[in-house]
Amino acid sequence: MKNFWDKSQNDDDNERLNHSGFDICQKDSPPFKLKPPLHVTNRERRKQSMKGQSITVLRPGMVLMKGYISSADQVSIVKTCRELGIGDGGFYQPGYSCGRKLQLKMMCLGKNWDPESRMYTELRPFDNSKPLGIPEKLHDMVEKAIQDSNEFIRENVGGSNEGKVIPNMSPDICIAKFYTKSGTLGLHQDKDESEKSIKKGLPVVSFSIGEYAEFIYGETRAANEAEKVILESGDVLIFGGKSRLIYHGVTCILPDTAPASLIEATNLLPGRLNLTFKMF
Ligand SMILES: O=C(O)CCC(=O)C(=O)O
Repeated sequence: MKNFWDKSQNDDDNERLNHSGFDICQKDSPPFKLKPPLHVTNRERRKQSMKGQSITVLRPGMVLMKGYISSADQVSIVKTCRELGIGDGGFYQPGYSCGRKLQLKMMCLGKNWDPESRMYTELRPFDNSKPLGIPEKLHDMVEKAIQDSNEFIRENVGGSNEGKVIPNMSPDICIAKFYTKSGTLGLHQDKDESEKSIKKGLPVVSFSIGEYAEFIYGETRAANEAEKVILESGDVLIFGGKSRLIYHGVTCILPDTAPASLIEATNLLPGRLNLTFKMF
């Protein structure tokens, strides 16, 4: 069946679509890969170990966990997403009903989210593929991140915890996005989940891997009034509770910022992988 969004128009896709889904990693590693000079490897290692983790509450219900995902876990997430993404139901280039294409590749796990109708469906409308399940390891990482952020809030944020802690959730949706270097995502709210889920403030949990992104968020769709944070490889951003319906978007990807060790271990293409987890 012809792809609804006619992949053939995307030159860069063509080369990568020998599989049914877009390959987020360089297909074949060069046979003789020159190792980076020792001082570069050492600098990278120092950066990784010095990076440490830090947690910041950006606003009630919105928590940024810097460096939360270990380098080893980042590697295994990229490998898992690559493997799932090249098969049926894998990465494709989505579009909106107006015909405009999103500046990224997408793959849904758990449930399919259709950007055209802005609805969740069991099958992907253009090829009837059934989304694969969310790997258990990712599921556990999401639950742990919520617990850790709540532990931080209880210990560090003064006053009553009411309205400050993030509601627990067990994700049944994972939307994986791969932004190439020109990738962006306009300011929007995540509000296609069930009324119950949104009312309870069940959080959106977002993992960033690869190149850094400029992420903006705010009360309204006005980009000039939005706050900005840089999401680096290994960061986790959570927004639930009072921040569940915050407007958010990605204004740009910062080139050449992915950790060299991640690229070396995975051959990830230049770009950024984002996994967004939610509960319907
Ligand atoms: O890539 C990101 O950090 C944001 C993703 C996002 O906003 C979404 O999936 O709705």
